[in-house]
Amino acid sequence: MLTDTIVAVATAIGQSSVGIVRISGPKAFQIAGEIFRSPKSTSFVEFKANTINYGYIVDGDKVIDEVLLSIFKAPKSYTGEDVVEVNCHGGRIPIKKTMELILKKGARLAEPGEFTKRAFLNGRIDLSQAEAIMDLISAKTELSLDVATSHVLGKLSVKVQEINELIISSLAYIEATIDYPDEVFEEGEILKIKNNLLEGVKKLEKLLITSNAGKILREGIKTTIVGKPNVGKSSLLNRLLNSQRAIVTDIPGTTRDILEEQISIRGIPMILVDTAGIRETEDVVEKIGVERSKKAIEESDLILFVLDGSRSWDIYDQQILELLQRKNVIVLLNKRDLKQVLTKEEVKKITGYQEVIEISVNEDINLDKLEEAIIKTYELKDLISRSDEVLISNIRHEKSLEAAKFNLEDAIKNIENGLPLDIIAIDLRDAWENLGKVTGQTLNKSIIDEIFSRFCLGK
Ligand SMILES: Nc1nc2c(ncn2[C@@H]2O[C@H](COP(=O)(O)OP(=O)(O)OP(=O)(O)O)[C@@H](O)[C@H]2O)c(=O)[nH]1
Ligand SMILES: [Mg+2]
Repeated sequence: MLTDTIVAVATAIGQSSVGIVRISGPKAFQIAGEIFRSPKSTSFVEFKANTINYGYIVDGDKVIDEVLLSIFKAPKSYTGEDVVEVNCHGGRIPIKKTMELILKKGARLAEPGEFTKRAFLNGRIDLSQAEAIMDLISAKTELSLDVATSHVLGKLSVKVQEINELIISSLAYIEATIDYPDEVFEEGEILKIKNNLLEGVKKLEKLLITSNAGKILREGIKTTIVGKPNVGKSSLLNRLLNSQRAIVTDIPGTTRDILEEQISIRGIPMILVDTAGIRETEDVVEKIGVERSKKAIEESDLILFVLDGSRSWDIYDQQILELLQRKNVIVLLNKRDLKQVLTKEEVKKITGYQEVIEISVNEDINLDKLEEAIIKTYELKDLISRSDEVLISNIRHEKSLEAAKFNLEDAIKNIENGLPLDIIAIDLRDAWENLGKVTGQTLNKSIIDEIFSRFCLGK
């Protein structure tokens, strides 16, 4: 039983026009009644649910702030409990004073994510929706926001429920047959179960296919810009970032350390890394930079290999090429605005890479082609057009769905091999349990606590 009443500041602390203090629990209305005065002296009990009321927060006779008070009556509130939200003026002091007062009246400070956790425990939302609320808050691009929103709306929960029903109806039949061994065992029924399970596997596969794209949305594509000194790597970073983040000069060896920035290309998050131009060098600092560049290459998902079209292919380009084996590479032939010494055809022949784009960072030529190429490399076109559909972006969901799929496949295999029904029932129960981890139905308390502890305060 949740008997205590919790309070937290729901907005970011600092100077702003409003700051919201949220109270939830059985004593929320009582506490609000003690600290809130309306100008007409209406008593709190006369306020209706789902109303916003103007008035003051008072400590005895002393007015602390002028506020708007929103009232939500259980179960129709964010947490499913009685909730009061106080819209204070957004300064540090009014919020702090209001909080202190509410704590003094018997509320306790909420833990991170505790409001959302209560919504989950009260059955208002399932775990996948609760997690999506957190993803929504931390969404880095519009695309990740779309995905999070579709989960908050419960689209994933519906899909999981569909699969669950296939499992439960099969399980019900099997258990009935086990319970009444005299019942005739019908070949047709077992075929129906098998088809149910096959459909379940298909639905799971369809969801799991999206998890690659989901990973990209969650983590971003780690993209490293490499090339010998002075080819325009930092210029490219700046151009993609739309800011003069990195120092650009015509002196080779300008960038000496790794520089990392986040950007979004057509809604796809990327972590863009600029590196020190790789070349043999005696300069100690530059040498360390070059080592770091090599490490960055190893750790990245995608490499933008920049060449200078106004200079011919040399041993430095060659050395870098050799570092890029087994990597996803897009070759960029930069400085197209200058007289060209190195041609696209030559580069294709020397490097073996067919994806070579002639660009000019300074003159803004073909940078849209680069964006196209990135999206194409990751087959993300689909993702962009499909963004309002269900997409698995949470690794915990992915693992649970995968496990459920294996259980169903085992069940099908066991049916085919004519194994006893109680063995198949075990597979199905496992599948049900694994699916339930997505919605939180079958997770134990400590895991649930752990998940919510990663939430932010006041949510
Ligand atoms: N003409 C022309 N010059 C460019 C272009 N892109 C970059 N440059 C120039 O090339 C020089 C080197 O650019 P950077 O971006 O510093 O090159 P870098 O590859 O980061 O060099 P290091 O940090 O030394 O490895 C600068 O003078 C840039 O203005 C381009 O498209 N056309
Ligand atoms: Mg540089």
